[in-house]
Amino acid sequence: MASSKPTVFSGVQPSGQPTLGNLLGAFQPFVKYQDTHTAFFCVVDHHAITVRQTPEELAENTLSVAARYISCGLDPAKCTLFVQSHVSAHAELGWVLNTFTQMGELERMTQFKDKSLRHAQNINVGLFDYPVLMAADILLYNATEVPVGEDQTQHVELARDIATRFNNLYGPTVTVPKAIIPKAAARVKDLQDPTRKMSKSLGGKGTLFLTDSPAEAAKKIKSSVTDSLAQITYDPENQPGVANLLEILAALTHRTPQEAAKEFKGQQYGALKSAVAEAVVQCLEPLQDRYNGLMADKAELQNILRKGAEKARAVAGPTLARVMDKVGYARF
Ligand code: AQP
Repeated sequence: MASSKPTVFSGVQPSGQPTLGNLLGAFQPFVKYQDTHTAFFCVVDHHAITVRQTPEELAENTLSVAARYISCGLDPAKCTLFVQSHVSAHAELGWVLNTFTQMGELERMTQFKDKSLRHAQNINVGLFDYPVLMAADILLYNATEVPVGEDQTQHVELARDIATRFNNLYGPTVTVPKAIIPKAAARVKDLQDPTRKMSKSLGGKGTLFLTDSPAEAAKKIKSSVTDSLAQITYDPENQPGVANLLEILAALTHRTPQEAAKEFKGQQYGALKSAVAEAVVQCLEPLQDRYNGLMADKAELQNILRKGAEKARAVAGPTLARVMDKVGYARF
């Protein structure tokens, strides 16, 4: 019997060690969906190779991202956790959807523009086409909701446009998804340059990795860039560094950044940094313990991912077939 629950899909790239941004913008908000939704969470390795990866690291990081999902609270018995390349329908639907996407639409994508600047030696077609593959990822599972950090909302919008275009041409075939972004920390900023997003591939003192020791994590927070205004208010425009710290604190303590700011009224930046460092360390320690335990048994992780791929194929296959039938592929 078909489930009456809404469906969520989201993915994380195994393109390096995940950051505090990935935790607050993705892993942590994903957890609540496993009880209320039919939930698919994916390690998107096809996406990761749009930037050159070291082969041994890609394989290791794929298991590592899976272990992150579980250590943050996802239960493979309650959701479907799998690796993108284990389900060939992603690449196949991606190809079909290419023919429903205009060059101009992809040229407007800010992630493509940013990454083209950062990887000027390797502006490959996959990097350009990334959002179409992401649309395929989402549409294969009939996802109604796509929880993502703010940086990915433009891609989900494109997935909506592609789905709508397909349905308008062929009649209702695919589900039109919408992006859901967290209330706080939807775009965690680099701790040294709070005007740009914290990214796993940027690294440096401004990136807090989930593998950082508690001492390293606290040090990065305490040496984060603020400003000389000497007031703690939530004002992302004029105080991006302070706003970033308040966002992080708010996400970790389940408040709004404005509420968090009130607690520090009249206090100095050191007090705010100490509170953020403490909240981050408290959150990281148990996560790291669980993560290390999971990575110590890779055979079990592989088992979980194998079973997840089987469950994923059972949903993705019929969607792909439906799309191919509508387009007129001779399938017999
Ligand atoms: N700084 C961030 N704040 C909030 N959310 C974030 N996400 C990423 N960075 C932040 C969210 O994490 C999910 C997985 O992201 P991804 O790994 O698929 O790719 P990304 O968005 O390109 O993340 P990175 O860390 O910047 O990776 P690299 O450096 O490899 O490009 C997404 O939901 C994303 O929004």
